[in-house]
Amino acid sequence: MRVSEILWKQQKKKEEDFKKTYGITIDPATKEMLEYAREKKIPTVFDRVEKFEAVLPVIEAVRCPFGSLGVCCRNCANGPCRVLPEDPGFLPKLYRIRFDATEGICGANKDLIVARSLLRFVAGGTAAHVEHGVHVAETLMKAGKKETSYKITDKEKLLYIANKLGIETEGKKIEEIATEVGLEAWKDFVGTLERDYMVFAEEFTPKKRVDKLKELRVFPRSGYKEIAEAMHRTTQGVDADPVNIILHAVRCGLSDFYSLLISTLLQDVMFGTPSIVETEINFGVLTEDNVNIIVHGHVPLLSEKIVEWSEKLEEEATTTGANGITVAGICCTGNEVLSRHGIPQIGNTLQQELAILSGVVDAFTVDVQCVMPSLANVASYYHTKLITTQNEAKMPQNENIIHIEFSEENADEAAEKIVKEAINNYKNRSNDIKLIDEKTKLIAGVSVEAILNLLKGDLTPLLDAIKGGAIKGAVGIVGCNNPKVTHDYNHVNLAKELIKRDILVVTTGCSGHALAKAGLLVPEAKEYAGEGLKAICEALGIPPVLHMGSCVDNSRIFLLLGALADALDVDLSDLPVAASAPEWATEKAAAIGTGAVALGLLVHLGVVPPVAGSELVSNVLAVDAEGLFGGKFVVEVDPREAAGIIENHIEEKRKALGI
Ligand code: SF4
Ligand code: MSK
Repeated sequence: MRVSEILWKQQKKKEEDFKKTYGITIDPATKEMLEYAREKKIPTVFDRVEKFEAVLPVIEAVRCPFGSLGVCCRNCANGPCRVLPEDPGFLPKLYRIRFDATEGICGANKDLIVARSLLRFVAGGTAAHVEHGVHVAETLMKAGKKETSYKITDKEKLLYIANKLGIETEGKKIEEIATEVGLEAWKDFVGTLERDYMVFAEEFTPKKRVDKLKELRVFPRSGYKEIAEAMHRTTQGVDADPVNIILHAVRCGLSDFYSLLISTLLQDVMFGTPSIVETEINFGVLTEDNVNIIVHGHVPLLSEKIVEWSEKLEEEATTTGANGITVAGICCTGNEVLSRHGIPQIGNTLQQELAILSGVVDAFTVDVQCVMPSLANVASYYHTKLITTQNEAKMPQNENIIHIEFSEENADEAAEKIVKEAINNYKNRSNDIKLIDEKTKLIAGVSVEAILNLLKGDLTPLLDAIKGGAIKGAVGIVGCNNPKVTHDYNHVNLAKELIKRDILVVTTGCSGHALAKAGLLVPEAKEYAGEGLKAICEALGIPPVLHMGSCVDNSRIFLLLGALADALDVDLSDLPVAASAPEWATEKAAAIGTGAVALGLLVHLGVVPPVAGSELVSNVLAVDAEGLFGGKFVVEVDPREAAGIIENHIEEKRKALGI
């Protein structure tokens, strides 16, 4: 069967079947809050997605089949053009009878249209991570010049980065070094004439991989360059070679991956490298007695300050009758403050609207990315102040939605104002309160340094466990939730299946929240693990699933793999490891996944990407990529079957290594 056919069949059958069988969510607290929202007739993402899933007698589904297959182009005003996919039999009958275009108005066929859409999708995700990194690099430079109140917290890490980059540190003040490192990072994002490639990419990637990627002419030059070139290549009448376009998607995805790396490193320098923390997750972390502030989004610059100011203003909160202040996290801003401060978590992206329905959220602060515009409507039913903070991510303002603009220079002022807004708003709560006493313990803050600490600075015990087979391999389960599939189901069932097979799981992003809620991020979860992994967990006192942070912290997983590859003197693609985004949704996830394939990993997707309209593109991603990079995409919407595929891949890699 052709790859494109397999993809389409998965999309049509299993995605829908699973949701029918397992329902909207496997998280009881989310289910309860959703039922409450429905009683109150406040629409959420779970209601909106159903409008796209309604089965109509003639056209079968409301979600556009052309878009689902990737064969729709809107890149110029001659169109929009939609063309017949690889197998027109995939289309609902109505379309097949009335439609027979095989080329867009400019002559672009299905392969070109699918490849171009894929590249634009990856470029969108890359732009998000590059802009995140630019903010962080500029802040570090300003910290070095003392133009902001941010400090250098992890000096050792700063020196480590400076040494890696070949920056002279002897006799220089730490602030001077910070400015130089910040500038090097900034140049990697924005580009400069004096460098051919991103220098962080060259210095932090095992040499074997750098050589391979340069040979294939996909080694990234700068974030801005790859994004701009992606937009240029895909505008009407430029690159007409689908394979050439996919290769640029790979280069763009790599620049995305290194943007993650730079952000993680520089954030660690300013806010500290995470070490093990313990906290709780789910709606139960919100209490009636405390002023509650939610932090949501991705860039931790402001949320770090909110955590700081909520401690400073705790006493002021008690003057309003509250017991104190709770800061709680959602999505990756949540993961950032979780990893460094043990801040409690509400949960992942699909819980954002429901959090407001508790009626006890006094301020809901957002920065950038994964922030649903629908929050404005939900907040309008409550006293909650929805506070936007970035000029590039505003909402139309009204009495509920206010904008407190954040900049590196006014960080303290903005954070103080936000915490005071929340304190003042505490008295405005109505009796319309819905608390759900559901929360789960979790352990997080697993940086590479934390792992080395645990192993007393020596990776040998971990390598021995892998060589001896107690740990067969490792899988990074990462990424979003997607309302097309049962909330959290894929994350949790894939993780359980893998640890049962003695495969260690590391996690980031919304996946980390899902696995935490399922009780997999505590040492007691060893009971779900196979005998080998269980023994390692017991010996080290660790859970079988390790929380490594936010989406940008996928770079921590990469650094760990780099260290293992160097220790074994093999390429990254030789390691018995894989990555999975079982409920992925965002363009960012596509960019990270593409970068990971180029770095040599098998990347599993549990939601079908919109490429099945072209056998050529589907085949390059799922088959040919392996010959070039050693990594490839595999799509399987059933997490149990996915676990089998991943286990086979790990066994093959072990065999090739002779272990
Ligand atoms: Fe149609 Fe070509 Fe314009 Fe795309 S670029 S909308 S296929 S004419
Ligand atoms: S927050 S990118 S939904 S993981 Fe990073 Fe979650 Fe995906 Fe946003």
